[in-house]
Amino acid sequence: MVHYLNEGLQAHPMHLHHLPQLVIEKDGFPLESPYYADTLNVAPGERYTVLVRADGPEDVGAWAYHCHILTHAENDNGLFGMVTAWVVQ
Ligand SMILES: [Cu+2]
Repeated sequence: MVHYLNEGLQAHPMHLHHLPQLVIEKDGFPLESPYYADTLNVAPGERYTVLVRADGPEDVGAWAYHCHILTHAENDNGLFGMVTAWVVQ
């Protein structure tokens, strides 16, 4: 489970490679119709809760997890800022 909370002034479209995000709550309220998102845009002031399932052998690996606004995750020196990885063992 991941809880997003954007306290900043810029939107961040959050992308997790390989593993889809099931969006189940927005701003603290359960969604009537949860949906899968390849990339979830989290605007200033928004909160989301997502579930990520990684339980198959095909899910094992290191998956990039980053903001899809390139300047939030990469500069001339390489990756920085809003980028990390999920490691599924
Ligand atoms: Cu961003």
